[in-house]
Amino acid sequence: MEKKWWHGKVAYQIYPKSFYDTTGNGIGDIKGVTKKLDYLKDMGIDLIWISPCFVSPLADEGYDIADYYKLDPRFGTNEDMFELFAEAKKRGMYVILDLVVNHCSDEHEEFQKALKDPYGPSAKHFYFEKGVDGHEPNNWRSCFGGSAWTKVPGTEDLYYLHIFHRKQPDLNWENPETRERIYKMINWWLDRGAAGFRIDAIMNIKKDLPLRGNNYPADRDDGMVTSATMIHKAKGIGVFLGEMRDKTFKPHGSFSVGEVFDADPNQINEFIGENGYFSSMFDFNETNIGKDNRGWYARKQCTPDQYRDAVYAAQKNAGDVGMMSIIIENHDEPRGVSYYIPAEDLSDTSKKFLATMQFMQKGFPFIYQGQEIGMEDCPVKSVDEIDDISAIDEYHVARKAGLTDEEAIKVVNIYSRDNARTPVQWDESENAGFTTGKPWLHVNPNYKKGINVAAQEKDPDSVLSYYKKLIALRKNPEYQDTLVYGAFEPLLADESRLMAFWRRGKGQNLLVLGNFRREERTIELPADIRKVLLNNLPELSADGRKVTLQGYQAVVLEMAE
Ligand code: TEU
Repeated sequence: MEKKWWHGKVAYQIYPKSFYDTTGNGIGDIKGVTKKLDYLKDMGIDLIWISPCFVSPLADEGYDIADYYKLDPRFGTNEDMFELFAEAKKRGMYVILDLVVNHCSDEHEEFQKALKDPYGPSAKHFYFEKGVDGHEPNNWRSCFGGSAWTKVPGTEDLYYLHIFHRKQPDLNWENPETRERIYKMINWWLDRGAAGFRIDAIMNIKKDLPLRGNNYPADRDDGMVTSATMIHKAKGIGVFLGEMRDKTFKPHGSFSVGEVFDADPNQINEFIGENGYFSSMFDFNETNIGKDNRGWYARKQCTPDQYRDAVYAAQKNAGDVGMMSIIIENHDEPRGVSYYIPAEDLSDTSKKFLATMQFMQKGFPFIYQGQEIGMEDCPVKSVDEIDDISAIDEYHVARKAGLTDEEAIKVVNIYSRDNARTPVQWDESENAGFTTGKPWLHVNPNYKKGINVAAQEKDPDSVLSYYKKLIALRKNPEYQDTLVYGAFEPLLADESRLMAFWRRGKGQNLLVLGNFRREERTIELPADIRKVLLNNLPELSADGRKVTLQGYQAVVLEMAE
């Protein structure tokens, strides 16, 4: 694999609304990110991805952009962002922004013009279609519930497409002028110091045309079909993605990471190979497990063995072709420790176990804010406490399917995107030190129980201190080459609830072991241990080549061969 400037680095995702509030309005801001740069630098973070902070009605918390060139005043000003770029640069750090170009906000100027003149040029930037027999143009369902079509106000029979919320009209990538405007905007930010972009919902940009009358077999009683089905059918996205790369990222040498769902595993080379559309893409293999088109209520939670198999499969698929970006959570997922570790086993030890499994994979690790202190899900008691539009929709889907209020809330609590969006827990003061005002979303009360940055900075055994050790190991010049580029080879892959894999580099053999269960287990190693590089417990019990791992023990070993 050709070496790139970002290989070997560690990334951190910031969801600005919940990161750190410097104004007291209860909403985090960009100045708050700048203020915490030294904290991130000290942890070993090199690159930060900032979720959208542009002008937005926040219908989908910023993933609905009304002005791509301007920060939303609630998050700060463009000058604040430029200051952040400069301060990051001083520290040898990089800032990437979030590119939301499958859709914009219905409050975007161009969409407003289109509504006023639905047959004029502005409407060509969107998908405006005539209905069929007094109904929507086709039976696609929006990701956040209901039809993906909304009637253009004041018209008899004209609709606009929104794969997401009705306040997120899809942009018409088939229109060359739309694409040119998008590229211009990307370059505008790259020219001003952004190191690249994370690219939102990118597989959605190519539609299966024509839209009108393009119905698929329904997957729910509502007669509609999830738009993901359409993504599988749509062909030719590569033309758009290649063009975007050539006109923006490539000439700038910038970093791009795609939120790529639903790609064909055989296309990995096209996406992140030598001349791939993106520098990297997220591995969502684990997050996809158990999904069900009927909704969250029918979803099956991922088991430890499924998690392991998904990781191994993704690693095998990426091989030496390209560098995947590795996560255990993000702003759309429950907290990784709450989701992948059985509730009865949740502890600092099991949190460190999961961190080790993430960081020792081949790939580019992304920490999502708060992950480094082991932040957990924050269940709610009633639907009124939910902010996430997706969770609210899924609550109603579950109720319609016959679940009681209590059952529906239980389901929603497992998957709600609010779980990851509760404010970062900085210290033990009121509101976990996130704001001096009223936080926009409830704070997880467990900040008083040691799950906060201040307490963990002082404790050498904390989850935070362990993350620092993991990062330091990945950056240790003695092992970095193996950990970044070395081959990933599973060992004892048939043993239930064990994660064991080699990272093999030039003349170096590292073995990662993780006991994914409460009970201890003894395993026979294929070679002698030369050195224990990392251990999430104080000791490792070894007798020659036999090692006994305690529950959720994770170790990184340098082996003789
Ligand atoms: O999420 C994208 C997302 O939900 C999908 O890619 C979806 O799984 C797929 O389209 C199924 O067909 C991103 C953001 O991360 C999320 O926060 C936003 O709500 C969403 O896009 C819309 O911008």
